[in-house]
Parts: sequence; structure tokens; C-alpha cells
Amino acid sequence: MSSANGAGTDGADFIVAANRLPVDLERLPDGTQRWKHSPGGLVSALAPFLRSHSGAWVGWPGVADVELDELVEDGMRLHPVALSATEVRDYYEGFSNGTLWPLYHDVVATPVFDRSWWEAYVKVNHRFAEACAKVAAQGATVWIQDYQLQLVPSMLRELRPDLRIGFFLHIPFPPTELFMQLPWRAEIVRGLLGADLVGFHRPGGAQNFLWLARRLLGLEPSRGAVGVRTRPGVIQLDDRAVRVGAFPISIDSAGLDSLARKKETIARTQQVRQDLGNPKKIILGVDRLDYTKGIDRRLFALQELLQEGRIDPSEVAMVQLATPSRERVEHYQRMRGEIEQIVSRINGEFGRVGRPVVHYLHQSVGRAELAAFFAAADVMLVTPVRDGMNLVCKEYVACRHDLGGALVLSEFAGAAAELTSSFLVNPHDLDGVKKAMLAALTIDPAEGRRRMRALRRQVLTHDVDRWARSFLDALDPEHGH
Ligand code: ADQ
Repeated sequence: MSSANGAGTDGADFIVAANRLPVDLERLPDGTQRWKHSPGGLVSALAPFLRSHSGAWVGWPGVADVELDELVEDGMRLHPVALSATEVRDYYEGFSNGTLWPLYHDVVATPVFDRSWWEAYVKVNHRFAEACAKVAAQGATVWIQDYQLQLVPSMLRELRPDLRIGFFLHIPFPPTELFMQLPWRAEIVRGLLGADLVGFHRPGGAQNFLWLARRLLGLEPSRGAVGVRTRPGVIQLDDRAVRVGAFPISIDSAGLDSLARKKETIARTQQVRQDLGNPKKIILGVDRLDYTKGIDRRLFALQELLQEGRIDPSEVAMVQLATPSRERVEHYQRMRGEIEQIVSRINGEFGRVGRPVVHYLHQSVGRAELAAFFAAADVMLVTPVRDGMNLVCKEYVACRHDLGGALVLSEFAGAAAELTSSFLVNPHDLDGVKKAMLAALTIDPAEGRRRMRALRRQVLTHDVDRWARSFLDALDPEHGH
């Protein structure tokens, strides 16, 4: 039975809507299918809220052309949204990852503006809005995640004005001059304004959004500077106010800290060093294989340092772990080829039999294995040309209870504003990256510990739970999460 506005009588009080469900449907070679957990920061941060508020998660199960019923996993209701193969191509690979992703990351790749992709984006966003409207109880809170679903807030408000709606963008919100390129710029801003609270990682993103609301829609946003977790901007619409704030995301810091302290992890860390031939120094990169992550920048810097004889290949090993990502998008295929070429050039020139300089894995590794790599790395290179936040640098810091290691971090990662005791670099300035790498490789141990202690203070006191609470408290101040 449904109420007049479509709310089910057994509706959920708290709903998360994201492009993907926290589980992936896997099709096995024998034709059967099963659910595979895809654990991530967002799931672990939100699972407690979902369980305690009879919550539901609305998302795509990761496989095209399957219609699935709602299921319950770990006390969470999972509500699958079906996508056809054409929609995966046009809405997901197309508009989300071929238009919005490069546009929002400072146009480091050229965004494609394709009208049929936009139409698919509108259609799929509508389907998500309808799914949320169906699952939500009267007066429920719905938290919509990320760039794939920017039209859902206003579509959902249209269907269900009784709901409290939050939206959080996980990637950067671009400078206004770049955003203005988008043929559907006003539609996106209007879509987001359906929310009661629109959240970004950094105040700069919030500020850009406020400017666009004025410029594109003629609204009168507040003029004060937006703070971090404080002083949100306000846009007054006819019947309600939209708040616009900055909420930097983080990780399960305590969980990773205790994983890194486990004796199995410590043993595995020693094994990793040994497997690499016990080099004097280990350099590490861990990324989703994406052109925004600046993997090529750090490899070029390493190559030049080796060519100039400033790094001795017999003393240093670099490990690059790269999770396969968006493999059907052409730009990603090209970039993968380029990175693999630099790796093999470096190894061809400076490696020895059984002793490459760069150990490159195009694979995803488990949490415990990742913690062991972080703990083994003397220098961690995080060099994106643009990144909303970047969680890898925070994960590295959380794993260094020994106060060892040094972090080289791009100024263009959102995390740079918080991790100021790292070696901050401009990834476009190759000499600067080289200088920072050398400084990190040769850091005085006492200075290294001082920096790591400061980094850890930040990461351990600002975890993903704090992020979720601060957003939800700002969304619904009376509720007290
Ligand atoms: P991503 O672009 O995916 O996230 P990031 O924040 O670095 O980037 O998160 C990547 C995650 O994948 C990390 O948890 C990392 O440990 C994991 N990972 C990467 N390579 C791996 C490998 N080879 N094996 C196993 N795990 C691996 C987007 C935005 C970011 C923002 C987050 C969260 O682009 O800017 O920080 O969302 O909001």
C-alpha cells in the first residue's frame, strides 16, 4: 500500500542514493550470478546510519540489463536501479565520465558534449529519483551522492516535497569559467538546488556554486566566505532556503591504524621489503588508473632523477599499484598504454635481471595487503593534477603509527589543505616534483617523525564518521545524528 505521495508504508527513514550499490552483481562463467561486497569508505561510514535509521541504499548493481528485486544485506535494504547497456554507455561512460569528469577536473582531458548522452543522463537521473521516491518514508532524509546524480535533488523534490534532501559532490566543482562551457549548465545548477544542503569537499567549490546560482539563475546567494564545516552559504528560493557548504571527506582512520598495527601486517610489510630485494628506499604510488592522478608525472620525475644519476637504481625500488578503471572509455585505454610505456622504458634502461626499478601492478589489492605496502614505503607519491580530496594520502598516514615515511602530495588534491606537513608539490613542475622526491628520500629521521606526527594528528581526529555526522547535522540540525 502506498500513501498519496507515493511513500510506501514500510518506507525507509534514511536513504543513500549513489551510482553504485555497495555490492556488485557478478556473473559467473556457468551463467549463475552472485553478490560481491565492494567495501569502501562510504559504505563503512554510512552503514551505521543505515542500520539505525531503517535505511536503504539506492544504486546500480554494476551489470547492464538486469532487473532485480530489493534485497537485504547486513541490515541494509539495497534497492537496485536497472540500466540498459545503452544507458551504461551514454549516461555512465558517456555523460558522467566523458563529459562531467574531465570538465570538473579542470579540463585536463577534453570533455565531449553529446546531446544523446545528456538525454540518457536526464532519463537515468529520473529513474533514480523515482526509486528514491518509492523507497522513502514520509519525511525521510535522502542523501544523494556525486556527479552522476546531479539532477536527482530537484526531480525528487518534485515527486516528494516532504523529504529532506542532501547532495554531496565527491569530485572538485570546477572554476566557473570552465563550468560555463557546459551546454546544460543551468539545468545542472537547478538540479542541485533541489537539495536542502549541497556539500563540497572545499569552500572553493561551494563558492563557485554560489556564484553560478547568481550568474546563471539570477538568484541572490549570501556573500560571506564559506568555512570548513561552518558558515554555509545560503540561497533563498521562493519557498525555502538551500544551504551550500564544505565538508572534507576522510577515511576510517582508526580501522586502518589498527590494521597496520596487527602482527600479520607487520610480518607482511617485512616480506614486501624482502620481495623487492631489500632496497634502501621504497617509493610507492597507489591509484585508480585515471588520467587525473598524475601517475605519468611521478614516473617522468623518477626517470629524470635516474638519468641524472641522482637516484641509484640499485638502492631504490618503486611500486605502482593501479586499480583497473573505466576500461571501456577510450581516453583511459590510451593513458594505460602511455603509463606502461614509461614503466618499461625506465626498467629497460635502469633495471637488471630479476631487479626492475619500477614494479607495476595493474591490479586491485586487498585492504591488509595495501596497509603492508603503505607501511613499507619510505616515500609515498600522490601527484594528481586535480583531485576532489584523495583518500590514498590519508590512508598512508593512518598506516604510519611508526612515524616513518614521508608524503609527497600535490597542491591540487583537496587533501593538501589539511595535510600541510607533507611535501607539497605542483605536479606540472617536474623540477619541483624531483626536488620534493629527493627531499623525502633523504629526510632527517627526526624531521620525518615530526612531520608524520602532525599529519597523523589531522587524519586520526578527522575521520569519515566525523565527515558523515557533520554533513547530516548540517542537513538536519534538529535530528542529532
Ligand atoms: P577516487 O578518484 O577513486 O575517489 P581516492 O580518493 O584516492 O580516489 O580513492 C581511491 C580508493 O581506492 C582508495 O581508498 C584507495 O585505497 C583505493 N585503491 C586505489 N588503488 C588501489 C589498488 N591498486 N588496490 C586497492 N585499492 C586501491 C573519488 C574522488 C576523490 C575523493 C573520493 C572520496 O576522485 O577525490 O577523495 O572520491 O570522496
